[in-house]
Amino acid sequence: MELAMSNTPWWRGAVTYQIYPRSFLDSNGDGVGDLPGIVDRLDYVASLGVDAIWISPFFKSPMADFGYDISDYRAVDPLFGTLDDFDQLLSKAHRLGLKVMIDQVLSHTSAEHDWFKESRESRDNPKSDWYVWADANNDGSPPNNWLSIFGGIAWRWEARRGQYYLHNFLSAQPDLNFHHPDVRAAALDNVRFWLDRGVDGLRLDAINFCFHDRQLRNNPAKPKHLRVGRGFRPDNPYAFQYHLYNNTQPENLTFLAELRALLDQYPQVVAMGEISSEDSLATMAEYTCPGRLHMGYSFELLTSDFSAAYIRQTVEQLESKLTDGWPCWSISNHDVERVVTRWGGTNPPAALANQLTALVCSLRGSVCVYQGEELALTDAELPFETLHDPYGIAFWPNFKGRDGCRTPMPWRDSSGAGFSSGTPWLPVPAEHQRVAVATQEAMPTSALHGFRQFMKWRQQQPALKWGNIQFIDTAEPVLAFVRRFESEAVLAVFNLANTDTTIKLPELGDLTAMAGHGLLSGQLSHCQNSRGQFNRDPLSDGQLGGGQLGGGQLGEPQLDLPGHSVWFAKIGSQNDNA
Ligand SMILES: [Ca+2]
Repeated sequence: MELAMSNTPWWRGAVTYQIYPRSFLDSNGDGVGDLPGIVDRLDYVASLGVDAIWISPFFKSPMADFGYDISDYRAVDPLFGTLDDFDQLLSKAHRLGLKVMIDQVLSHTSAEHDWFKESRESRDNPKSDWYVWADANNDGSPPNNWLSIFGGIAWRWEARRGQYYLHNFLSAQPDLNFHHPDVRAAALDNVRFWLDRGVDGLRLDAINFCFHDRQLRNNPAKPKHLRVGRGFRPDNPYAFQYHLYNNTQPENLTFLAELRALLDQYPQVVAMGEISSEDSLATMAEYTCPGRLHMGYSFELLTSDFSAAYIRQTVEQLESKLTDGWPCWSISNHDVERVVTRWGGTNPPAALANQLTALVCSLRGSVCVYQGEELALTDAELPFETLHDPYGIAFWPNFKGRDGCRTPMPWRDSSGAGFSSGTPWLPVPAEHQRVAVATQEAMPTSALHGFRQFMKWRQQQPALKWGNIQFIDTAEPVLAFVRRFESEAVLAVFNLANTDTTIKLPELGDLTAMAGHGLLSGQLSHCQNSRGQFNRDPLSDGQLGGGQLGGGQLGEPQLDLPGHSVWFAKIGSQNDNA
């Protein structure tokens, strides 16, 4: 199979492990994770069986938005280390067979960037048009009704120019004016700097925010019943508008083509665009057409909704819109509540974390998992005084911000959790310390071992990596689909509830339960031989042939699924899987 897929780009069906550098490992005791810390734990990451890492921003930044506000695109922030540290990281990752993806935050800079410092000085300096400047209305109010994702108006007054500048995010993150050709060229030059260093991929932050409507038209109001949050909360006034004019402008497509032309000079490099727009799935399809980006990354499964119907509808909608594009799915990241809490409540069931990893890794597409997902980390409950995230501070107490998913990795059950010899920048919750990496390594039934075993097993399943996807009609809480690749078909069934359930499977042909994935597993029951038991691993659950059912006494096969279990089965007689 590996031979058959030798022409497949590395990123298709790959699993990428997202590292939030502030919180991974602190090597020098200042309480903040850093690049040498990542280098130190790359062996651990490689041991998880993932294909790549994506490192959230480590560039020079005043850290108003924890690195998503960049003041020098070509420098490593001293807090995180040096360019030399990055080169070491890259070379060690490559030795371990890991690809390295980095963030590129092109749409806005830090207010501390030299470009902005120059631009804000006057209306006639060489960089005066590099940002989105606009005059006030006659009454002094901002030029239009655009809002910031972080709350409040998206415009800030600059007395030196007597004008407002646009910030879709924090006021410390002024938006660049991508209509200006020099801005586009400068952004591409910065991207080239990292491509020349040898990175394998780019995760393009807020890529649909590069351009704004030149006429600065007002966004229309959105009716209350349609206000949903994707990348923001529904109680954020940002949800009160259709964002027709402040992002996702048609000119962006031309820029994506320019970016792709650059990327094509580095044939193995992948570009994954983070997309949050009015119709993110449609934008994802549009942005991944040939000659644009390779993959789209959306917020559609970073939601609180996780019903089987919702997941199916989301995947099917995207599948129907994609032409040549390839999705990248994620159920957790550094911006949302950790998934076992979001989908499992305050006391999530033990089987949930590995089941959800298996679910997201079985959809058609590539996957980003987030550090700590392999440990089944819950979202941390933090008191207001310990918060750092400006988003959480602004929306407290309705929204506690993103610090709960950004607490340091617990490596050992000891003071500082083995993360730092100093005081960690965010506290490590006691419940995380109890499930530290070292503790789970010593426990064969841990989520960590389950994660590793599943990843290793998945690497051997071409249908799960590259196959197409077709859903099967099942009632809640069961999600079921078939992945087909070449002559192989794999049925995947997930019970998303915490209670046992039984379903009847439609006629699919011969079903052979697949062993070795290590997950809590369902079991086929049939009238003659109902065991009424559940296996952790259905080794004993041999082939249930359609022929065996032919005597008329058995009826349809029936699948018993314990809470948060899965069932993988090969469909049809296979002669090539010995
Ligand atoms: Ca440090």
